[in-house]
Amino acid sequence: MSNPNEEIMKAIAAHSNLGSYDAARENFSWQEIERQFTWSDTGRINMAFEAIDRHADSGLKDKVALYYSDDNRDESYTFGEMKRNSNRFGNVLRKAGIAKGDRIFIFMPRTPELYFALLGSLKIGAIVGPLFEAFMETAVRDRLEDSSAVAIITTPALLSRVPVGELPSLKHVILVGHDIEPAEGRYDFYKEMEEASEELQIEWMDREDGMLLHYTSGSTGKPKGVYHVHNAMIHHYYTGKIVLDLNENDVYWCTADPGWVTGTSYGIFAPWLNGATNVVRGGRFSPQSWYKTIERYRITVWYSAPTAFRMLMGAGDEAVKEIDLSSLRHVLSVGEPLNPEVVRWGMKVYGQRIHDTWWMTETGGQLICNYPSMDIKPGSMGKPIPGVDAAIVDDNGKVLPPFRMGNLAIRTPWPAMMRKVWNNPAKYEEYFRLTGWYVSGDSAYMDDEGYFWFQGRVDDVINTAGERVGPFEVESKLVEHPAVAEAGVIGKPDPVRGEVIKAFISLREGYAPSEELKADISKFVKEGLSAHAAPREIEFKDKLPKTRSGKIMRRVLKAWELNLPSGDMSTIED
Ligand code: 6R9
Repeated sequence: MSNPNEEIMKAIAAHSNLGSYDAARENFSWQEIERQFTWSDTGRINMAFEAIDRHADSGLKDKVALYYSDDNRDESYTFGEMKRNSNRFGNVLRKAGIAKGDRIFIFMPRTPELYFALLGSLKIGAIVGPLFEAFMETAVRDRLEDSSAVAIITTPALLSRVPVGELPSLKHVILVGHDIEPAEGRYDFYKEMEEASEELQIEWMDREDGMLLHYTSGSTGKPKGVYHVHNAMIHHYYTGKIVLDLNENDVYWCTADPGWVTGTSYGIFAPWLNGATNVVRGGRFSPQSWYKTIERYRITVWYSAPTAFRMLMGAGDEAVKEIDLSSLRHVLSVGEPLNPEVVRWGMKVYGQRIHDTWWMTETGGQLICNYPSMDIKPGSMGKPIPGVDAAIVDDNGKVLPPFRMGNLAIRTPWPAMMRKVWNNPAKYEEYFRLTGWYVSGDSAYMDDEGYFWFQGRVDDVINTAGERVGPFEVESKLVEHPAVAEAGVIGKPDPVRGEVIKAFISLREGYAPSEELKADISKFVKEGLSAHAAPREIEFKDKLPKTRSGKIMRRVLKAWELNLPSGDMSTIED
């Protein structure tokens, strides 16, 4: 395949830490990477120490670790300041009696306080559950309940969505805001921080001790608490080097919220483990403010998502011309299939190839990627990173030859892989049902040069604007609406969001279809669960297709939607 911009590719390759992909694969050893961390001396570890304190205690003390801006705030923090602020927060938690292994949720917008809180929680050994600020009450309750969380850090504005009285384990609410009235179990973040010491005895962890709980959706049941451990740092540090290509001179911007795994693994850990300066932009997306962010901080490495690139593409090439994007030297994408068209557009207007990367909440870190040093093929997710083996296997675990579509599977283990699904060993086991493999739930094929090509989900999980939505969670909310008898939810293809949520609904006696009712039902999900889970389209049906055992057949709904044959109907009810 011809390369439209040899010069740029060469320039990028020159920066790469990887050198040649094949040579790196051959000489690879995880042990070599492990040796760079504290446990080589002590046998103990802490992610927050390696990401922040290690630099604060060395030559990078006065280097900016975090640039933060939104429409009202404009701040920066050095590694030294990040250390002191996270220490303070660790002390706030200790004073409240919170200790190693306790589950703490962080439910607030992306501001510096979120980062102090997350790092401080890790420093005392707590297990952090980051939550999107867009979550509504049901989503918040399910997650706190499932993990028996003892504390939540939130804002006064979001507090109404935390059903404190209904969560017996939840003992502490730390409020980030002004004019907080402290009460039993209720704390004023700023006041507590001010009173807390800057010195903290860090909790030294075993590498297999818990660090994060990221809730994510499957096709059935409530969201699963994917459990990650401190050992993941090996993976984040290494992929930060070879995939993000980060070094201490970089100003890096990951646009993901920490409520999503990309916002922790690659919005917090990978950049800071590598001593890079991290940029966080708060507030809502707008093409103008995003481009301004790149220009203002002279961002060098930028990690975003296909939906965002498609929206930027939609904003037009003119918007780019007014902005100086010359600092950019490496651009990456994750979360959904990256259209070749978007890659070509990126070449044209940014002079940059957007590098696709594939991984999941469960994998904890990047596994199949396009490297700076690799000749990338637009539309392909790239190749497995050195140290990881991926393959396409059939339903019995047999490896399939090139160009055959099948289950995308990874040979176990790798350092950042999840260690359990909270409270649900059976769900965890399902991922490893083919001995020796982690089964991703994605289908793909590999070409004859070892590049992987994404084909779709094997299950019914919906990917809307890069966010995983479990149809079951939405259906459960829908049937709580007084007008809804039954609901089936599918992902409908959409040019910008990848997929949008479409609900097929049968109504209860006494309700008639109307546009108002559709709007009301959609609002009900938006306000009860979250905006991104709300159906953008609703279609009323007298009856939904069901199996004889009563399961709604989403496959048939999807076929209706796409005007495709409905496939095997042998299990349908009538
Ligand atoms: C990190 C993250 C995981 C699911 C995954 C797949 C889809 C992610 C992709 C991609 C095509 C890519 N996905 N990266 N599909 N190309 N480069 O996204 O985690 O939110 O758990 O989603 O997203 O379907 O299985 P998560």
